Parts: sequence; C-alpha cells; structure tokens
Amino acid sequence: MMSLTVPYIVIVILVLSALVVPSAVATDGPKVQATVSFGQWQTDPPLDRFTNPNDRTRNNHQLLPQVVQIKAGGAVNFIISGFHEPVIYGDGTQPGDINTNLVVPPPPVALIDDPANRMFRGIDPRPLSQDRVESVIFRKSGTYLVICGVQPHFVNDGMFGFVKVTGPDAD
Ligand SMILES: [Cu+2]
Repeated sequence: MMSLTVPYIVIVILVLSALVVPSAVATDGPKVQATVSFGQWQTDPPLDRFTNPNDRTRNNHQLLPQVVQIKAGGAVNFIISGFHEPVIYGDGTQPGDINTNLVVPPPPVALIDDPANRMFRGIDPRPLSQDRVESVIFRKSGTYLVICGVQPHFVNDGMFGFVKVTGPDAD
C-alpha cells in the first residue's frame, strides 16, 4: 500500500505544479511568439531552386513583417532564406547607432561586427546551409533592433526591423 500511495502523491504535486507554472511565465496565449521571414526567394520571373539552390541574385532582402510584437518571455522565430545573419541590439538602439565599419572582413562579404549593445548574433552564415531557423527569446520589455549582419544588406538595402516586447518582464 505504501509503495502505491507515495507515487500517487508525487503525481498530484507534479500536476498542481504544472497548473501554476503557465501563469508565472509567458508560455501560452496570444503574442507568445512571432514569426519573421528573414530574406525571401523571388517568384517573378519563376525561380527554380532544384538545380541552383542558392542564387543570390534572386533573393529579397527584407524582414517581413518589419515590426513584430510579443509578450515578455516570448520568442521570435526568424525563418532565414538565403545568405543572411540576424543580429539583435538592446532596447532603444536605432539603425544609425550601428558602426557598420566594424566588420568580419570578406571573403565572401563583410559581416557587421559591432558589439556595442549587441544582445544576440546568429551563427556564422559562411559555412552553412543558407536556409535555416533561429528562435530567440525576449525576457524584458522594450523595443529591440534586428539587423542583417551582411553589410551591404543593411547599408544598401535597409535590411532591418524591430521586435516590440510588452511587459511585465519575465524575470
Ligand atoms: Cu541579409
């Protein structure tokens, strides 16, 4: 009898704990996550990636949507198509604050490497498959700048956006 009673109590405690946890952290409800398309393959004229999977002349350099809003404790899933690198800066950073002369030099292209106020840098895209996902959690409210670290994409094409995170903070 004792051997059955103890596990039953443990299960009850675990179930009760599971009911409490979702109210303490933002793991449920609307705006707990958002998806950002980070670079897009073009379709006009038609693009056939079957034989040429990474035709850089047929890639669109935008964040879609450019602004997303989530709750603190939520995540943004960056769906990366093509040669790009998501880099995220702290609350209040503006595009003009980025020193685009600080770079990891080519080849094949300069990658912006300004560490000031940087809170996240995606994996080095040079040796990788170009299509991938990086999911990033935001625990504190604020407005966060997201740029593409590929220097000409940010400087020439304005490839950046913002993540707006609403409180309360998920500390
Ligand atoms: Cu890019």
